[in-house]
Amino acid sequence: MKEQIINKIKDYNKIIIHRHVRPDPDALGSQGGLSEILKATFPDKSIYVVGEEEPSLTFMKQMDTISDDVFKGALVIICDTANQARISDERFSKGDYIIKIDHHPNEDQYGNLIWVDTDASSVSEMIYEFYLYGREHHGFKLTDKGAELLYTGIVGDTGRFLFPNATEKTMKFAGELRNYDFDLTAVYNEMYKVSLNLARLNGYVLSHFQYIEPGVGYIYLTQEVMEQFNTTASESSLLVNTFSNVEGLKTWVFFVEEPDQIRVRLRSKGPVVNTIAAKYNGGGHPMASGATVHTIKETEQIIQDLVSACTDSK
Ligand SMILES: [Mn+2]
Repeated sequence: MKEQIINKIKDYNKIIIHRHVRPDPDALGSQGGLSEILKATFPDKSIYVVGEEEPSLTFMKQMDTISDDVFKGALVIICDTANQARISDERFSKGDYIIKIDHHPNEDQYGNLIWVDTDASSVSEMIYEFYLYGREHHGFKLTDKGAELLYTGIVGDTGRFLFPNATEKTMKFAGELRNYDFDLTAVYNEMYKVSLNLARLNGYVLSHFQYIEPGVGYIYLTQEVMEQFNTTASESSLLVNTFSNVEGLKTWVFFVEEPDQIRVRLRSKGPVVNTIAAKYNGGGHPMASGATVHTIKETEQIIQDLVSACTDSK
């Protein structure tokens, strides 16, 4: 698979790298890390990264602005994006050949070539593995900035190596990436800084979330509350794990109201929740998924679904 991807990379002079909408550190880390590797290894090729900017993560990587005609005859590589609807910059389909690289379940098998590894902690980890193969067989190079981006992506998707997806391989790769020259303290400071407003909203979430047996937590953040704390919907969603360590909690859900929809963030310590997300126009990992609904009634149904999932898992 890695060899096939490298052959395609060698075939094309223009390569455009995408990732999912509302990017997290792994989306930007895998996208930016791959672009650093390809730029350093193939200096004569034109390598672009596209998608909307995420203000809280611009320290990682700035996006390129390219016109539609650049996609003509280009190789498109899409990182960390399970389904086509979540690809940031829908012009991806104008590319000549499409490669999907992902670690989510391969339900939407888009693209001409697919590399999915659901055992990988992150796509950043996969990109580093890809780089190691490329280094051994094709003289691939990795820059300090590239190593910083991949490390940041791994840290993001493993919750600082806390989640069980951090395997021996993850740790080994992270250890190797640490040998590159980048400022780890600065990365952590950027990744985990919170605004004063968000810190205050965190206090609100802790004192207002609801807990119901047998182990379901939920909170509904209205636009009014977010206005009161002067936080945006995407910022507020960062608080999804705020009450995850409460005793007895098995699954929890964050409802974040937006002008035209309600964002649903589902998390779990056991019961599978991506099947529930799939019922409500969403998807994701078994223990962490997202969905979108439009009515309070649907949010109540989701809570009931979580209660059932907790009951079934007992
Ligand atoms: Mn990821």
